[in-house]
Amino acid sequence: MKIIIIALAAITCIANTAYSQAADSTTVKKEGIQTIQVKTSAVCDMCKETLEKAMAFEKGVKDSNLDVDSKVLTVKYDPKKTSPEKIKKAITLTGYDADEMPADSAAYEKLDPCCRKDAKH
Ligand SMILES: [Cu+2]
Repeated sequence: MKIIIIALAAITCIANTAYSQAADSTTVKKEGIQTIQVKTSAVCDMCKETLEKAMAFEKGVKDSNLDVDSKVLTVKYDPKKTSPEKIKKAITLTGYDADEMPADSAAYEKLDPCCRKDAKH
């Protein structure tokens, strides 16, 4: 019986070590790129193009995708070069709301009328 317990303990120990090593390497790999989801006031495919283009020029942003139906913009970014706050600010400067941050009014006025959040669709 003792031998079985020792063997089990050894297996558990090896498994734990392997698991924590795997977890470590995952953390290291993920460290570079983070993902955030921002609720915007985008309404159509043109908004999608406008926002994704703006994100493409934003420093530290690797990729972005707007889901027009849910209005959620998913942004992949390098946390060493930018932050969720900067990304949201960039969204508001494009003329759209970003979560709790309201759209920049001057940028909003420049949007195509059909892209304004109060436009009739
Ligand atoms: Cu639009």
